Amino acid sequence: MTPRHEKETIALISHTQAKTFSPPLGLLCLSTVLERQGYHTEILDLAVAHSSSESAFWEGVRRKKYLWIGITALTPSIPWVGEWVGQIRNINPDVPVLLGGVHASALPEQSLRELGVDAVCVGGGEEAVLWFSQWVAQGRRDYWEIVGIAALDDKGAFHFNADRYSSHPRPLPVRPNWSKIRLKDYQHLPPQQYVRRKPCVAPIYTTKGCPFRCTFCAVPRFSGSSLIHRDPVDVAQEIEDLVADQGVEEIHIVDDNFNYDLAYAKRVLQELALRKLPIVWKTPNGIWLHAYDEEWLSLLKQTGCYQVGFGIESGAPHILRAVKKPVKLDKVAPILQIYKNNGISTFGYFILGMPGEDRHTVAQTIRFGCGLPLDHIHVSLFTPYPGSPLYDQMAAAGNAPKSWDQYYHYLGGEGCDLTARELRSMMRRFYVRFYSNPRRALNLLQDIRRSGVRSFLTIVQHYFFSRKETPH
Ligand code: B12
Ligand code: SF4
Repeated sequence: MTPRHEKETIALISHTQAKTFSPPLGLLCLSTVLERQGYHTEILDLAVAHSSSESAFWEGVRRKKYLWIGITALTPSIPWVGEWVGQIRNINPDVPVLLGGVHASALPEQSLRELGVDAVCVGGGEEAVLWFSQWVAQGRRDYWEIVGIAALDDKGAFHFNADRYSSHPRPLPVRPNWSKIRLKDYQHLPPQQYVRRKPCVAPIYTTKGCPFRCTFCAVPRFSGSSLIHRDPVDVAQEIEDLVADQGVEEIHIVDDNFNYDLAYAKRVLQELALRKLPIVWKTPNGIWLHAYDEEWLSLLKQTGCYQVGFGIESGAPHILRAVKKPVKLDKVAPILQIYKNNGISTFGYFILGMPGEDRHTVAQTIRFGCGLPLDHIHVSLFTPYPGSPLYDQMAAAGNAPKSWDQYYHYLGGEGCDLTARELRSMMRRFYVRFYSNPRRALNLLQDIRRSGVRSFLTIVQHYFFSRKETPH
């Protein structure tokens, strides 16, 4: 790759169709690699953008300022992508638009045909964006020649070299370019999973990938089924810099399975412990329940961890087996108790309405969840996200939801015996029963005080009063 020195501007846009928000880590990583090569990048995150930055972007499109425009989107944001690409084309039909992220990676051909983007990036974009920039600068349109990029030719034929892509090593993870955003702009928005203890939070990722194969999850296919790791020293240094530069006091480690490689996770924490930073941290996603030891537990305390999450998903053994979730139900309570004995608060994630569920299995999950030594729960309703094996299965049978905005909370998997209304009401019952325990209610009140009332009002509105549901 020839380094470029000429400054050229690339706009990177993020849209979040969610009730919780987090800075666009993926775009910040692309900004790191592009700026290293001499390009200039502008990030427009519509979750926090002021109208002036949005107008500046449209003005840039009009003035043909951008070499190309990159967009990141998860499935619920796909209808929005179509609208924006249409508007960009109306103003400047020539600027290439590249779409990346989990949805486009799972359905590259469909995304190209539906959304009118010029190309789609499959998987991590750290290498592909550098080649794409060169292709655009040279006026080449055969983007499919780049590893990890799919595109249509002039005749509308789809091209993606899947063999080259799967035999190519995954791009190495990099540190996000934090200088491109102000973390304080995100702090008034509800954070991921609502609970936080300090006013200034930053998400951090240390690994990508997961070796398990839960069939409702898009991660193994998208991020890989082996882990790729960042350098633990760089992760700790990134956190130290965020504390110094942006006043960060709390870290959310967003890895899919932070402690799967326990030795690596401990190295990250050892590096953090050496720095004695004034931070607290938690894992807003599930960590691997069965990987822990004394040293790990002690490092959690030393480094300021106050809460860990676990994806338990169901209390019905045959449902867990059917979706290939490798949780041993008899071990859950004793392991959660070990964390609690070490002063770490526990958060459990559950999914209702998975394929094959009925009233009995959902009741079993509610009973099981309420009986566990958990301080908090998060209950989702099953959604077959593109990238997951269950999406493929339901789409092949013509049973996947037809419109992408239904994917925010689709209710009920194939062969699930319950209606949307019933599932939503069982989810509310789960929350009410769980938090009617006085100790948990007290914990919840303390967390409301620490996290800010607004975050909690959002979750209450969303789970108890939202009428957005898909007829089933
Ligand atoms: C943090 C996180 C969030 C955060 C932030 C999301 C965001 N802005 O990225 C919050 C809490 C907001 C969130 C919300 C949701 N999330 Co989420 N989230 C994650 C998580 C755990 C990590 C994402 C991350 O930061 N990775 C680290 C960065 C560095 O990687 P990255 O974002 O993937 O970016 C890389 C590549 O994707 C690619 N890339 C990305 N964008 C672009 C753009 C261009 C132009 C190019 C070239 C490349 C490129 O290059 C980047 C660098 O390598 C993932 C799991 C995962 N492993 O992906 C789930 C995940 C992405 N989320 C998922 C889901 C389902 C949701 C929700 C729908 C859940 C819900 N019902 O509320 C919402 C929807 C949000 C929305 N956008 O509308 C699914 C996505 C499934 C799908 N088909 O879309 C995932 C994969 C989880 C899963 N187990 O399946 N999420
Ligand atoms: S749900 Fe968690 S454990 Fe299962 S494949 Fe996805 S990231 Fe891995």
